[in-house]
Amino acid sequence: MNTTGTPDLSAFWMPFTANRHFKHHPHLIVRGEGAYYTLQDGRRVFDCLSGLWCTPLGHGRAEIASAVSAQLAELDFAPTFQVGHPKAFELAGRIARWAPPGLNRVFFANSGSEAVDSALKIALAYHQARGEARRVRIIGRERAYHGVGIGGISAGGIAVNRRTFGALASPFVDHLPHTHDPAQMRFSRGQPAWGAHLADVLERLVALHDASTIAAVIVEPMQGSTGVIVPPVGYLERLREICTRHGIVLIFDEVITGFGRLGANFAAQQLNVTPDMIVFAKAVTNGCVPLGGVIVEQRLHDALMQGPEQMIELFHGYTYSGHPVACAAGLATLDVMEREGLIGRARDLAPVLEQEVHALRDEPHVADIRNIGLAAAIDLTPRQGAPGARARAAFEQGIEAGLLLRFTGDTLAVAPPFVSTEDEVRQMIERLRGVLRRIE
Ligand code: PXG
Repeated sequence: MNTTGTPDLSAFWMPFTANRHFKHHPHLIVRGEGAYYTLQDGRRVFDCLSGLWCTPLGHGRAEIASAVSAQLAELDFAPTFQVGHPKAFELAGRIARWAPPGLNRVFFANSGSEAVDSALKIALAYHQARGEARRVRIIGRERAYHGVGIGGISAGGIAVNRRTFGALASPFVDHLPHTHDPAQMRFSRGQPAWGAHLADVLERLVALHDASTIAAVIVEPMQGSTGVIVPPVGYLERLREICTRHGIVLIFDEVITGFGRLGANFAAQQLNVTPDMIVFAKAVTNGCVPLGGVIVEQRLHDALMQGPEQMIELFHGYTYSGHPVACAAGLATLDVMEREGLIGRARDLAPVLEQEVHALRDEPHVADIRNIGLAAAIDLTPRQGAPGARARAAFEQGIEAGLLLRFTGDTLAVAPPFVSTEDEVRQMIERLRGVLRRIE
């Protein structure tokens, strides 16, 4: 620590961060309370992205803190390889009841990345168990983010995340086009009317590779980290139909959309399209303890349960799959969500956010605005020769205005906590309006 209370910043190599820039211009968060963070210099900022989409219940929830603390005192760790502990079974059952009918088997991991890799492995194992071992190809999508595991970067569609690690990525992948075409859908509210036909590219990929080589299609129902790219009306339905016709497993990566962000438990229910697996993480514990997982349709699970009873069915798992403390945090989170009706609240706040955010349309630098559920993104026109600089300026000005914004490239994303009031959502947008007027 130096005299201002700032620790030595050199040892922590920060993830997805311009480390040298940060360490010259650090922002340290020291407290969280409700929808607000407190920075080290004492300023309070509104948490515009719910952490990194993790904390819909707001910060400092006493119910989660006491569940975690009680769990630590009662059973801090127990293996889940060949033995078990009650809370993992309880949470799995609870999550299954939140999921669409038929998706009722839950495999636990510790993050979204691990959960994505788990889902892809389950897809391959499922086909192998049915004697279709040639089905190894994974179809992802441009602009997709599925975390940073080997499966996630293989299926993901962000070029910079793939470039350096191409040698590790699976060669058995292909990608659908993303669905964002500003010329067709600029300033659309909710699902764009244009673009369902882009799902038909899957038919072409099936023709190219042959269905007998394709294990799974993985998509985020709403692409979150690349800027709230909303699925066109009818698009996911068409993917579902093509996958079903060709025996391809459809995986929804709901790491961001799961647990209420779009106004229903999962995007699958909100958008009325049922995949074969749902990947989740983040909000399941309100971000308090790392936890991720995959909800698997019983049919897929059962296909793997055909061998001798004493044989391990899936050679996959993590030391911390179903960690007791994570499960306690998960159960407490779901309790609070149910008791306080917070998903209904997200649904009620969504039209307020939509109305307010689209009113920024004529402000300086605004190139596009999109929204779905309690999430929205604003594309700024990049500064000539300096991509990303304008959004970074907005981020810095945001802090001055009492907002912790999230930017990627020249896109700003907002996804406030479900516990926000209508006034707080309005105020967030009003402050953002001021920010847009102040930046160059
Ligand atoms: N899938 C999806 C859809 C994600 O959004 C992951 C997998 C990976 O999760 P883990 O827990 O391994 O990080 C994610 C992560 C942002 C942002 O600013 C989004 C994520 C992570 C960090 C920032 O939108 N999503």
